[in-house]
Amino acid sequence: MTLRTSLRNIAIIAHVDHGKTTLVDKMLRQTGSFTAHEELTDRVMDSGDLEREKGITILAKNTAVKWHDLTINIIDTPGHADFGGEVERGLAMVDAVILLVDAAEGPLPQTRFVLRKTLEKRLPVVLVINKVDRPDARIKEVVDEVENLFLDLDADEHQISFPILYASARQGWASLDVNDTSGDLTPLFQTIADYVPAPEYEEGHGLQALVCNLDASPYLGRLALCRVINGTLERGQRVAWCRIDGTIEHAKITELFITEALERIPAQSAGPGDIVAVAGFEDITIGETLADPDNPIALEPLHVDEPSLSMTIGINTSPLAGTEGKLLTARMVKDRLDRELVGNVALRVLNTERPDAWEVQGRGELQLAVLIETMRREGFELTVGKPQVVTRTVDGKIHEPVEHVTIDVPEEFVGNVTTLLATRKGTMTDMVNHGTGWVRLEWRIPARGLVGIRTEFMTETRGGGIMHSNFDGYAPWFGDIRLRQNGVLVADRRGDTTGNALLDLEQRGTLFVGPGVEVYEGMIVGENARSDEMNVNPTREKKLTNMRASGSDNTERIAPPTIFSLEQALEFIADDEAVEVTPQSVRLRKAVLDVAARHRLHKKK
Ligand SMILES: Nc1nc2c(ncn2[C@@H]2O[C@H](COP(=O)(O)OP(=O)(O)OP(=O)(O)O)[C@@H](O)[C@H]2O)c(=O)[nH]1
Ligand SMILES: [Mg+2]
Repeated sequence: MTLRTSLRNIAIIAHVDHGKTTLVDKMLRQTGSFTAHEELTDRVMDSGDLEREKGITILAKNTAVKWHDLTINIIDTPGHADFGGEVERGLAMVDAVILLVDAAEGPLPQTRFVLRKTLEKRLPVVLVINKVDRPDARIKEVVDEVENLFLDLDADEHQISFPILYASARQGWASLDVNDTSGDLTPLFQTIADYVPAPEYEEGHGLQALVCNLDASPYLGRLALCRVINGTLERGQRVAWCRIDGTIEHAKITELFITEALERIPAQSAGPGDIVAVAGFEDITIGETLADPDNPIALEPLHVDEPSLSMTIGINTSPLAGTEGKLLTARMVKDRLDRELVGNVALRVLNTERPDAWEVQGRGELQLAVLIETMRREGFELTVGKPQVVTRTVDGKIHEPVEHVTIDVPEEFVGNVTTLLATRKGTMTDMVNHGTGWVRLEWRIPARGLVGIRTEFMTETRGGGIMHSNFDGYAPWFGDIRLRQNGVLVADRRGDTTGNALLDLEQRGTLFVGPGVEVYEGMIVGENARSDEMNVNPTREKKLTNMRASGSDNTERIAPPTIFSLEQALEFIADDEAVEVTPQSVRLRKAVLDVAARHRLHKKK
């Protein structure tokens, strides 16, 4: 094997918010990779609109910096569990990882997931204990916890002898000595140079490049992001294109780009270890190989974990359909979903018995919510059903996905949290008292039991608890779980809400609409304080008694309505309900809108 000594390829992996993107930012800055304009933005790698709004990374992205004679390709990966598929693809492009662990939080569920994937691929690890500037940092303990995690995941001896750096990504320094906080990121770059293996290749071997990710350009169409394993890729070259289904086509590389800092720069050729973007392959997908036309040998396709959550996405079928969006037809929705599939191997789209709705399967609520949010911003109107777990039949028995949950709470809330999770069929597997007033609990719970739990968890811990979950395999069906205790208030006709009507309804529960809002029959306008469902008229003009018939419509006396975000709405709805999503609105509705039809359905049950 020969080495490409001038190159290093690394991925930065961690639990959500442990500081990956901040670290990449500082690596770019300290290598002078920024233009003046980029200097001004924090965390430039989080370039998507939704990424900036939510403050999280959604798509893995690559960048490259020059440090002395080295080119270092860096893949910034998302830390949220729902985007684990992105991490798995990122790992296919690199020769080592930087594992970041928050010095106060320690390893959390996604740390475990990404480390497991790394160890399976036998990639070396550089451990960076980040945020050591935090006043609540517990550096030594966290290092121990990470070492235990390696042992727990059956790392071999070679894997467990990793270098450790202590860092504050935010302040822009890393150090091999826990007491030396004076420098910059030089020790990190030096460790990468010394410890991360240079890409290996076989001299004289024909071309092999693995497609690990996709992107699109308005001018060039689809771009395939590949890691070259052997041989060279050249602009204008004809290559064999080994497809996922085993067939081989031939096509020309019309454009070839390498990455420098945040830019894609046109290049003539690329060699082993390079991470490049190529155009010229109209429907190329992830896991395919570009190979030597005379001797095409496909590389092992990428494997990613199966989806565990699904929801139906269909056209908007409410009476208000077409009033706010411009992309409305079944054909448009289906085309859009198909396009999403190409770039997202962790997603699946299945037909349903309806011609205008599809079952979309993914890794979690946030992943699916991000897809829906992206679509509504493009102008789509949609009806989205309750998230459901994807079950499997094993030996004739139904199995469902189980999650591993880690919870940090102040001691006094342990009782509340235990009750909450136990009623949702969770089992506690571990409890550690840090002696700081905080307790860490580990639970195993069916994924179903976590749907909509976040709001209740916040209430039970008065906003002081932290909860993270992560897929932990399949187990036999846990039986019924009652998720929502309360029923809903449902509008029984179409019209505009009035202050008088709402003032009355307030007595019944919590309202989701204010006055002067257009509603329709079957739309959910509030949560009932009781457990049953109630049809109400929120559009009534006058109070029936003459008590408050003063002419004013009492608008100012009504409490402000509870307005759900898309994710909250998806968490809230029950199985026979849906969310109507348009570019401007998120409305909750019954799946069956007609009062009489719904009544007949209830009777049948
Ligand atoms: N105190 C402190 N805060 C930090 C440090 N590094 C990052 N942060 C903060 O941690 C938060 C999350 O940082 P990000 O860089 O977005 O984390 P991430 O790992 O990229 O998050 P995801 O991509 O969503 O998984 C931000 O508010 C950062 O300012 C650090 O060294 N010290
Ligand atoms: Mg990030």
